[in-house]
Amino acid sequence: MRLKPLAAVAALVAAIAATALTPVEAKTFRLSHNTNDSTTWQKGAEKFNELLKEKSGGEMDVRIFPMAQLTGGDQMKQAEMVGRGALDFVVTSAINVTPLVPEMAVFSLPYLYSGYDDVDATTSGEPGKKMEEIMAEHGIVVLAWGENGFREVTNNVHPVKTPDDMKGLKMRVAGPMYIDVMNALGANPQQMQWTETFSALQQGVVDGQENPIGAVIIPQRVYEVQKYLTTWHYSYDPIFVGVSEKLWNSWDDKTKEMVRSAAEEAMDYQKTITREDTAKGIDFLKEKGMEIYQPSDAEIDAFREATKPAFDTWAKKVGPDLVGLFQETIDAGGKKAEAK
Ligand code: X2X
Repeated sequence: MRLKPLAAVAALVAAIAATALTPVEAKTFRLSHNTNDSTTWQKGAEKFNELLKEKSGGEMDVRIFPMAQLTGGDQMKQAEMVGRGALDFVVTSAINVTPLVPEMAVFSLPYLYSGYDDVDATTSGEPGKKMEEIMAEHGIVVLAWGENGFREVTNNVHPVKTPDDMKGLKMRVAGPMYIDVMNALGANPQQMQWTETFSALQQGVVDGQENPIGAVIIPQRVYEVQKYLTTWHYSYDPIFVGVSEKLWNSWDDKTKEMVRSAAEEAMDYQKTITREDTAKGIDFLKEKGMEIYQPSDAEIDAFREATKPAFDTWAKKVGPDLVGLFQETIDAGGKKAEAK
C-alpha cells in the first residue's frame, strides 16, 4: 500500500517520537532459585520483579525459574553460573554457595547465633559488608540479604530430644558443612539436592532432613512426609539476591541504585513474611499431625556441645578473623540489647 505524502510524514514523525520515548529496549533478565513456587523465596523473587518493573518504568523485569530448573536441579551450580555471567540473577541461601565460596559457611556455623537480633546485627553490619566483598571476588554482587531461617530437624523414627537421639539416623543434608555437623552427632548424613528430597523422605531412602519452618518446611509440605520436629535452631541460613558482576558493570550508577533498592525492599518483605510464617508455624504443624519437641536452654546446650567439633573444623576453613568479626558484632549487639 502506498501512503499519501502527508500520511507518510505523519507516520515518520510518530515512529521518531516512539523511539525517543523508549530509549532503552525493555529487558527481561533470568532469575534462578532452588525452592518451589510456593515458598517465601519465590515470594521475595516475585516482589523483586514487581519493584524492578515499577522503578524502571517497565524497562526491566525478571523471569523467575524455581527449583533450580536452569541448572538441571543442581542448587549449588546456580551461584557458579552467576559468577561467570552465564545467569543474570540468583536467589539462593548461604549453604548453597559454600562449594564456590567456603567463607559463606560462616553464617551457618552451628549455634553461632542465638536469635534474630544477632542475625540482623551481622547482615546489616560489618560482617554483611565483608561477605559482600568476598562474594564480589567471585563475580557475584550481593544486592540484599533475606532469610531462609533457623534450620530445624525433622525425622520419621522418633522424637529428637538429646544428641544421642540423632545416632544412626539417615539424614539428608544440603551442603558439606552439615555433613560434618551430622557426623559429629553420630547420624548418617547424605548430601542430596533439595528437588529430590521430598520423594527420598517419602520412600524412606532417608529418615530425616533439616530446614527452616516458615521458608521451606511449611510451603513445601514437608509435614506430609515427616512425623517429628525438634526446634533446635542449630544453624542459621540467610538467602540473598545476587547479580552477575558482568551485568552489574554494564549499568550506570542510577540503574545500579534502582536495582539495589528493588532488591533491598524485596528482601525486607521476604524476611518479614518468613518470620511471620515461622512464628505461626508450630501450631500449624501440630494441626497437620506433626509431633513437635521444643528443647529447653539446657537441652540446647547439649546440642551446642555435641556439634562443637564441626564448629571448630569449619571456623578454621572459614578463617578465624571472619568468625571473630561475626562473634564481636553479635556480642556488641547483645550488650546493646541488655542495656535497653
Ligand atoms: O536445600 C535446602 O535444604 C534448602 C532449600 O534449604 C537450601 O537451599 C539450603
